[in-house]
Amino acid sequence: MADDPYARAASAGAAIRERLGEHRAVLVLGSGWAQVAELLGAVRAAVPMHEFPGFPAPVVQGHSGMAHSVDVDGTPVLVLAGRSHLYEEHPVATVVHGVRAAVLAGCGVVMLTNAAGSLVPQNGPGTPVLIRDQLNLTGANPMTGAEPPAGYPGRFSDLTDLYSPRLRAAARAAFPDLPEGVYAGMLGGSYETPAEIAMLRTLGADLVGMSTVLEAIAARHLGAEVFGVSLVTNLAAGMSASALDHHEVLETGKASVGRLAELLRAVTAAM
Ligand code: 8IG
Repeated sequence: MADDPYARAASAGAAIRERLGEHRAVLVLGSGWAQVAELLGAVRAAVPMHEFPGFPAPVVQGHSGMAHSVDVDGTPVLVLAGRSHLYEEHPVATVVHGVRAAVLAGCGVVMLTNAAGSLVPQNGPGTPVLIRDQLNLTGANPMTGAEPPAGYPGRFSDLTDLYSPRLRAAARAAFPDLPEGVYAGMLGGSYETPAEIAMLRTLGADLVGMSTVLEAIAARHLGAEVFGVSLVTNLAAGMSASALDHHEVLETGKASVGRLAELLRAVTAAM
């Protein structure tokens, strides 16, 4: 039982409810999105995530590792500022642990944000792009391993309309010019080569990153409605003269937070 990821997520969910209360939705903030938390509304309480069962200590710079309870225009939203990645050699169950804990704590909507590279020249740095669908190219899947225990949906979840058409429509009603795209989730550890970006373009990718896809699958499996948005911080490899670096990611985030907060408030109002 101790190594059952669902039991661990359920106990983390209970601890989240105890310390932060009940929430309608969970918002996972990616690189460059950290400052959005305070702009969404009043922060009612905050707890370091690693104080909840099953959450590891944060590693990547720019991820604060805090769980906030935020009142977003009257809707209670659990904000997880930071996430675990496969490239840190976290097991897939750890990568999706926060999302599972939040859904088991009662969050019916999962909003996933990330920083990403863009394969579409028109969607340059600073552009938010709605995730319409995904390519899980990580080689991992949260539905592998032991069968989900009794009381949980079985594996082989239907991922048609993984990213809620209803919530995407709400976002575009508030921001009519918001582009949509397919997000390719990579294992990461490095950025891509130009040849790999050419491959991804052929596969139908508009965005590329190292997160989100596994959390989306785990959230959908547990019946949550999923929303995703990428903040483009760079054109993908081979598409611009400058080299890619993580500092650029954090700076682009700082310049864009106001608009991103407005977008998330509009989606929350439509939930
Ligand atoms: I920000 O160009 C960001 N994250 N794999 N490729 C991948 N991840 C990214 C990129 C990118 N930019």
